[in-house]
Formats: sequence, C-alpha cells, structure tokens
Amino acid sequence: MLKVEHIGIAVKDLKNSNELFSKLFNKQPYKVETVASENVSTSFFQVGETKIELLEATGPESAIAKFIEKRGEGIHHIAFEVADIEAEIVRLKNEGFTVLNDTPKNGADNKRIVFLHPKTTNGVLIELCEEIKQ
Ligand code: CMX
Repeated sequence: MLKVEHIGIAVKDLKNSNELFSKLFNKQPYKVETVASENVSTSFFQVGETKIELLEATGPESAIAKFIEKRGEGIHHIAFEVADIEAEIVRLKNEGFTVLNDTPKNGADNKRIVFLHPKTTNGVLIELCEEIKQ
C-alpha cells in the first residue's frame, strides 16, 4: 500500500455539500463525476496532498443510500492507493479479509477499485485503488 488516496464522505445532496465543502476548503471541486456502475454521483476536492470525495446516491439501491439510511451522513470509506491491485487482492484474501469483488471494477477519478467488507476491518470500509494507466 502506498498512501491514503482519498477519504469518501456520504452526503444527501451533492450540490449543497459541494457549496458547503467549497466554503470549508476555500476552493471548488476539481471534478464532478457520476459512476453509473456504483450508483453514485461524486465530487473531488484536492486539499494539499489529500483528496476528499463526496458521494451522493443516484438511487435507493446505492450503497450510499443504504449507508445514510442506517447511519446518516458522514465518513463512508478510506481509500488506499496500491501499486498492484491484483496482488493486493490475493495477499489480503490470504490474510483472511473479505474482498467484496474478485476482480477490480472501474471507479471514479480514473481508478480500478475493490472494497474490503467493513465487518473484517474493524467497522471501516476500506477501498483499494490503482490508477488506470492511459
Ligand atoms: N462503513 C462501515 N460499515 C458499513 C458501511 C461503511 N461504509 N456500509 C455498511 N456498513 C455496515 C452496516 O452498517 C452493517 O452493519 P450492522 O450489521 O452492524 O448494522 C453492515 O455493514 C451491513 O453489511 P451487509 O449486510 O453485508 O450489507 P450492506 O448492504 O449494508 O452493504 C457493503 C455493505 C460494505 C457490503 C456495501 O456498502 C458495499 O458493497 N460497498 C462497496 C461499494 C461502495 O461502497 N460503493 C460506493 C462508493 C463507490 C466509489 O467510491 O466510487
């Protein structure tokens, strides 16, 4: 694992939260992107070396909709950048973690991603991501 790539925050209304976080950070998001496969609309803020992702559900089946219904808005996941996502999937499975998908999916901001079930990581949803090389 290389570094924390971003922190994901579940929000009810992306437009309102973009305004709120723009005031907080004193800058606009550098990207707003809908990821149909994940049923989310996202925005990304660069704060120094740290990226913050805001996530709004695009429908009731979205993981974000379920999360907000159960727990309310707040920190949803921590994403770690990895050098070789396939190798990390194998390593973490061998260590006993539950990896939610066997093969990486395409996620927001030009990344291949997988998640680890929070029940196997002390209640924290962990994402692994690897930059898609063009
Ligand atoms: N962080 C911590 N715990 C979480 C969680 C989260 N983000 N989301 C769900 N949970 C908890 C629930 O509160 C519940 O706990 P309790 O049993 O104590 O109530 C438990 O996990 C439920 O687990 P589940 O029954 O297996 O299933 P859910 O339908 O709630 O799904 C999860 C949970 C993590 C498997 C699902 O949200 C998932 O697959 N997430 C990965 C995909 C995702 O989050 N996509 C959106 C982001 C995409 C992006 O970043 O671009």
